[in-house]
Amino acid sequence: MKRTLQITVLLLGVTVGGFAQRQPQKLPAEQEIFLKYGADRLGKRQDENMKKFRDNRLGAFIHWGLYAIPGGEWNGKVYNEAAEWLKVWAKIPTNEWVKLMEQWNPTKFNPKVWAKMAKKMGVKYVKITTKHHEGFCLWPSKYSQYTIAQTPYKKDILGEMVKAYNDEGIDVHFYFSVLDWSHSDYRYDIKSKEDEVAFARFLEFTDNQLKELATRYPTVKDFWFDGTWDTSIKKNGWWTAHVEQMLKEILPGVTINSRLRADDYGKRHFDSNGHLMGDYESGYERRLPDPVKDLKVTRWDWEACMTVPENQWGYHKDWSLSYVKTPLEVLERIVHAVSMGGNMVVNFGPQPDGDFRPEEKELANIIGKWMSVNGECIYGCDYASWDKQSWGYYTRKGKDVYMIVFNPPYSRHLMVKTPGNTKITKAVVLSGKEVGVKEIAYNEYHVDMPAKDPGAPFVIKLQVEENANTSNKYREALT
Ligand code: FHN
Repeated sequence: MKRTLQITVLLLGVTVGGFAQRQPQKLPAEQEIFLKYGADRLGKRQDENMKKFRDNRLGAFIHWGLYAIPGGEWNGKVYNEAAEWLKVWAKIPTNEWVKLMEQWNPTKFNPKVWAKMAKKMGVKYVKITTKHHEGFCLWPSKYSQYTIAQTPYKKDILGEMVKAYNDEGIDVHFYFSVLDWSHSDYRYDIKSKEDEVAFARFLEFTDNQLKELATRYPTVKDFWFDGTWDTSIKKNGWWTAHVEQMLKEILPGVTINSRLRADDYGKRHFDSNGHLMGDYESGYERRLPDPVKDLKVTRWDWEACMTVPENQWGYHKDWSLSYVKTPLEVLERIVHAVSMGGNMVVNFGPQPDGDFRPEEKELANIIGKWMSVNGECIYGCDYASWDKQSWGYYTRKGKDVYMIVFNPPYSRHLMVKTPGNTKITKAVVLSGKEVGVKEIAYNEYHVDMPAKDPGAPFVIKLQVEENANTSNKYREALT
């Protein structure tokens, strides 16, 4: 936290949305150290752009690059590890890898079809890999020789996607890997003067590419940085703070993930005083916080991202090599994230021909059907702060509390424990009928299952009366 802002905030005792906006592991204020490149603010951003980011809740990730062409196979050997890292697994030199550009010609690619599929799935934003670790750019960057312009496809495929998604009312976020395997000036660490000079050139190149992206595609709403874990970047925390500021000057309101940032001491995501850097936390990748034990995450904005197979982001031709989540498992992770005040981004790895694999189309379809009935328990919803029950998850929007039931009990009574002075006045299944509610003990209710078992996860919307005059008519046990 910068010193002047830090003092102001501490004097004002800022709280936003009812939470003291600090991490539990923070240092006591008087022990905080001075940081030039630490957090820029305490607490959640409350402006309209951030609110939109938060309310969107459900996004899709698109990992598309040269790696889609081999799809995990090189010289007849199939590698089970992440397909977008094949260059590393198969130890392929850059000059050979970039020859894949000659084969980049996705004849089935239709951005309108992609955008319609996302719309039907109910995603409100799409994160696109503008450049992954391999260095290949989906836009015709004038700073690189490895771009879409040098492929048989030639056209600005990123621009086509941005337009198509925006036309469907879907926000576009840019994934950008700072780590760039194709660039001779990239360094994993800075160990010599030569490294320092080369890496300075690399940072300038990266600045130029980022400025190019921000000015060519001014409707972009978010930059999501990746490949920022190397020591070279941790030793240049100043640069990560500079990038955030630079992008925010070009695109006021843009949101930026915590993964970009390192502070003066190379501490990432959270600075050395324990404060979140960037606008939202982006450390939950292929995992989620525990919905009972890890409630600290409800104090800041965060976004999780998830693969459908265990760890494949880019297209891999053989999904049978690892566990593939079912649509219901994907759905549960979406609900789980939102129930804890987070966003969820579900990954898609398009084929080299520009189509999606059948499993991904089916997944998008099933999630979309569910969202079209139940989306109101996801969009604009937040952590409800009611005690989690074993039947599923709660989300909340204003006065409405949603029960999202994944594990219906044999008793057919869904246990609900309300916070003090809160009464449930009505319970209705979304797109269904009202169900019975009975107070069974002080601040404990049974909400009935729908008469006909929905056979799929369902949502019950609760109307509640807060600050109600509830009295305990059940005498406490004397023990
Ligand atoms: O190495 C990448 C990986 O390929 C993928 O892009 C994910 C997406 O979050 N990020 C990195 C690993 O954290």
